[in-house]
Order: sequence, then structure tokens, then C-alpha cells
Amino acid sequence: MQIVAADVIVSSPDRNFVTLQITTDEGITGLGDGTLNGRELAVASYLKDHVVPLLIGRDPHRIEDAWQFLYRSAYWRRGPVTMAAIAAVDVALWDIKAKAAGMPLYQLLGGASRTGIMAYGHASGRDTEELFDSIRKHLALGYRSIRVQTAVPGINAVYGVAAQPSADGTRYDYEPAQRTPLPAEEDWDTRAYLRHIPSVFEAVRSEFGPELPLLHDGHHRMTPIQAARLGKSLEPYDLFWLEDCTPAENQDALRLVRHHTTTPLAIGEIFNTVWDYQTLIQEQLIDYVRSAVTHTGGITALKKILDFAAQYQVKSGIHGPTDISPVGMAAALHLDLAIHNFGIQEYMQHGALTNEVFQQSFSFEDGYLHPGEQPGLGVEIDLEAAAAHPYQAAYLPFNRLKDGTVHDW
Ligand code: EZ4
Ligand code: CO
Repeated sequence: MQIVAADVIVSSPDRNFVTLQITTDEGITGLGDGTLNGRELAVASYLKDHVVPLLIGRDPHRIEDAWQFLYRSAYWRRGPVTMAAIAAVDVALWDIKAKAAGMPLYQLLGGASRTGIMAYGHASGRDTEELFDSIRKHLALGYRSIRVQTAVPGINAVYGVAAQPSADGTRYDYEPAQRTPLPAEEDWDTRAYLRHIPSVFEAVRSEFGPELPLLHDGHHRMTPIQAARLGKSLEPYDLFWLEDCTPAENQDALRLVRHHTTTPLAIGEIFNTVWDYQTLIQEQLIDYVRSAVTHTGGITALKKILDFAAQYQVKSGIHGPTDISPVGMAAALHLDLAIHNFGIQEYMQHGALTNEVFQQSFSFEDGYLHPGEQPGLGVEIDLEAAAAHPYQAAYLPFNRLKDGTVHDW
């Protein structure tokens, strides 16, 4: 088999997505996700201008070789743009290989290690009542694990809090990228946050009981000692994990947090390679790997990271917000089903327009996801529907402290 074409499709149904479609001379096509929220066109150009010309004529079955070739021949390694582009190629090739084999992709990754994939959803609210409503809605949808984010008194806009239910009554989620010409400015006050959050979890535990797994995302905003204090103060509420408690470019920061708290730690949604995890995994400073298939160079690379993690009892917690396309989500689900050290899968649910562009065969029942039994990933793209929703510039917000200093968002 030979690759005869590779097309980069940038569409914006509910939000922007970068999709790579690889076509072979046998007529089999494969899809890969290269969406990088707020920087989509950089990946599209990387693919179109620098990768697609290298793919034509290659044997699509040689996935490991394609990965090593794209990673090493660029000379400039790592980074979110490069690794998202490599991921798009990698996942499209796995899709082709599995379609050629007539099997769902998870079969080629070793087969199913479980019957279903436990998912967590995003509940949020501006106050306790709104938060409880949101948790109840998620429970009604079948979710058995819930991430909790709330507003903080004294802060105007906080990551992860849906501002209001949508007018048409459909369930809402928090979509951080906004279709604005400039990134929106939000505000932040760590002391106010640290004072408030334990009371939120106390209220949630007393309303919903001890069993429901609860998660929380600190979104990179604390120093190690602040994160240590938060982890410690949340211990009575038995979190499933505390995510991104510090900006983890400095892996050593997690050692301090770890020495102060038994709250499980999850990190890595902005990581790109196994090297970002080296200290964290080897020294068992974290409990869950948060990388997306889309941002770490695809299934080939994330499977290796998770196999490394398994040796240290570190589990998967694959990133699954709406800025991972249905193609990237499907790739995650096949990997989740196959690996032994599965932890949990984030599942935010895409909007109706996105589901028109991407036809999917996965299921979500009783809190558990399954990628389905279609050969390949089980996702097809409707090119006409995609073309009807062209790219729209959108940016993630950023934070400033009260005195105007830019802060991690
Ligand atoms: O803010 O994917 O755990 N999930 C998250 C996400 C990220 C977005 C950024 O594009 O932190 O909501
Ligand atoms: Co996160």
C-alpha cells in the first residue's frame, strides 16, 4: 500500500479543529487529530507545508518508522506544534492499519483489557446551588465521576466555570476558547481561591456522600507550597485527583507537593513527550498521566509513556476536553480499552455541529465509554459539513493579578 494523498482540514463547527485525512492507493483513508487550541493554524501549516510532501509514496503500514522519521528528521524536536502534527499522522496511520485489518483499533493494541472506560464529566457553578444542579445533571446523564470547579468570591472569572445554562435548555459545558480578536483577560487571587475551595468540597461531600469520585483542576496557578496546602486541606474530602496544581515545566516542584499531601496528583495535559514525565514518573511524584493522544505525538508515543508509567503504578487519565476532536477522542478510547494501567477518561461531550461533521461509533452508557466495533478508529468526517464551517480565530483567556501582573491561567 502507498499513501497517495494527505489533506489538512481546518473546520470550526462548534470550535476549531485540525484534521488530517490520509488516502492510500487502495482507497483506504485514515483520520488524525492535530487540534491545538488557539494555535490551530500553526499545526495546519506544519502539516501542509512540511509534512504532507514527505508522506506521499510512503507505506502507511510502517507507523513506527514514520514516527521516528518525522521526529528525528525535523532536527527541531518536541514542542506542541510539532508533536500535534506528528500525532495527526500517527493516528491516521493507525486508523488505516486497523481498517486494512478489518478490526477496531484497540484489537491491534493488544485487545480489550476491560469492558468499559470510566469517564468523568465537568460540573461547575457560580455558587453552591448552581454547582449542585450541575452535578445532578451529570449524574442523570450517567456520569459516575465528576470534576468540580466553582467561582471564587472576589474573582470575576475563573477557569472551568460555565457562566450560565444555554438559552435553548441543552446541557452546557465550559468552552474556554472564545471567538474574539484578542485573548480575554480574567483575574486571579490565589489566597481567595485557597480559602474558598475546601468549603466547596465540604458542601459537595455532605450533599452527595462519600462514594462519588470527585476531581479538581488547579490549572497551573499555584506555587509548590500553595499546592501543598491545597492538597492537604482537601484530604478530608477524598479527591480522585488534584490536577495541574503547579505549572510543571519544573518537574522538581512536584516533589515538595508530594511530601506534604496524600491527595492524588494528575498532570500533563500540556506535556508533549515522555521527557516531560521522566522525573515525575520515575520518582512516583504523580498518580495520573494527563496527556492527550493529540498533543504527545499520537498513539505510538502515548502508549510508550503509559507503559513506562505502569512500571511505577502511575495510571492513565487521558485529556478529553472539547478541544480534542472526536478523532482524538476515539484514539484515546481505543488506547484506554487496551492498556492495563487505565485510570479514568475525561469526557466533556461535543456539540451538535461537531457531531454532524464527525460521525462517531463510540458509546456512552451508565458512565462508561466504549469505542465500538467499527474497523479503524470508528470516526468518519463529512467533508461538506466541515467546509460549511470555516476556521474562526479564537483564543484562550489569560489571567492578571489585581496589580496587573500576568499570571498563569
Ligand atoms: O483548559 O483543554 O482538564 N482540562 C483542561 C482543559 C484545558 C483546555 C485548554 O485548551 O484543563 O479544559
Ligand atoms: Co486540565
